[in-house]
Amino acid sequence: MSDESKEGIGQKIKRVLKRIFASMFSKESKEIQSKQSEMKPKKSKTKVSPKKRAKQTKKEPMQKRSRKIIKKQAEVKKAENEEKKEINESDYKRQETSLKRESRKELRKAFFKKKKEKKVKKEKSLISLATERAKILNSDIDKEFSEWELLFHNINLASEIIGKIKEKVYQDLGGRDIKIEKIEKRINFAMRDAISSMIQPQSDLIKQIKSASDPFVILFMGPAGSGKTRSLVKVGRWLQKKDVLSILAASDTTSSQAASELEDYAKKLDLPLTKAKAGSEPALVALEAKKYAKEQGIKCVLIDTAWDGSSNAAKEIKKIISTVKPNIKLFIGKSTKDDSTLQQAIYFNKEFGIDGVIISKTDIYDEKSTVLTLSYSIKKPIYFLGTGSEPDNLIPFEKEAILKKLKLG
Ligand SMILES: Nc1nc2c(ncn2[C@@H]2O[C@H](COP(=O)(O)OP(=O)(O)O)[C@@H](O)[C@H]2O)c(=O)[nH]1
Ligand SMILES: [Mg+2]
Repeated sequence: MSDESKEGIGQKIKRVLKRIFASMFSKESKEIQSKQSEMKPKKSKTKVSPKKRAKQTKKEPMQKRSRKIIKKQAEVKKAENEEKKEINESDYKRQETSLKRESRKELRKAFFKKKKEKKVKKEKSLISLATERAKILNSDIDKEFSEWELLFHNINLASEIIGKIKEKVYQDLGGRDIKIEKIEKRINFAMRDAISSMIQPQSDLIKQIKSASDPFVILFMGPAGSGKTRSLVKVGRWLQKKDVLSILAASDTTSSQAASELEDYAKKLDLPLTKAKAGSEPALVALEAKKYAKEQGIKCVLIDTAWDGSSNAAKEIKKIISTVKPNIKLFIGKSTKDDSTLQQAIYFNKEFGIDGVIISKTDIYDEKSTVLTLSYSIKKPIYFLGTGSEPDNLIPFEKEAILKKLKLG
């Protein structure tokens, strides 16, 4: 009989039961283990040391532990989601701004492209305008001229003179082939030419006086109150400033008052003077002054005259002229808006012959019209403009200044 057979049946049963129990227990522990591994978070950021975990496993019952693990897992997931969301938001923002930047860039590019195109177009059209030529028609001139016409009417320039200026511009430019862009300029030039050629050039007085072998004689004539006596004093002062000495001849002998007025100025300016009693012959006073000037080496003689419109006054002036033979006979006319100065100038020119003009009182009324009217009508040079009552209120006439005043300078 074997040992096994020797074993009692009771012991055999005991052994089999033991084996069954043992296998049962090991199955249960495997199930627990697999459950635990299921509950364990897959990727947890918080690392728990194995020691701590063992402690926790020991201390806490299994259900409580698995709940904690689930909670932890949820927290980790939530944190992960938050992180993702944040990343997504900043990504989106970054993308959005870069898109905006891009679109702004595009817009800017398009804007400047358009602008450049426009500029080129404009330049092209200007170039084509500049190179195109056209015949100037009288109607083109009329259009440009209307601006001046208004100005001329405003200064009371006679329509006859306005017509003459326009006619000259027609003659100069009408029907001429001119670059379109230059039409306006050319009409302006023609206008300037027309007016400029109307104004007579004056001679260089100082040069003439200094180069004359005999005393240079200047006669002052014109209507009563036009400023003859005052202009004479002003010219004496002007010559004095140019180092040219002059003698004043008080040939207005119609009243003692006229002579004493001149005497006062002569004293004031320290200039020599020749005067006679009231009623004396004006030509004799002028002759005496000229003689005295020759003796004393005085370069210039300035002769005053009287005027009341009478035939006697005209006779006296003629006598002076024939006696002393003035180098220059100056007509003194005040600046006016009517044609009174022109009418007087025409008369004096016809009667005595005018060599030059002084327009007085330009400080009271603008001289543009009087300058153009006298220049056009009597065709005599203008030497000075009176700008006030004082001896220094005199300026040499300049054509350029008038052209500038007429916006043609
Ligand atoms: N405001 C101004 N008054 C002037 C001018 N010239 C002369 N007068 C004045 O005009 C008046 C007549 O001048 P006057 O020389 O005696 O004229 P005459 O009669 O021609 O000799 C005087 O009161 C002067 O003061 C001027 O240029 N401007
Ligand atoms: Mg006088």
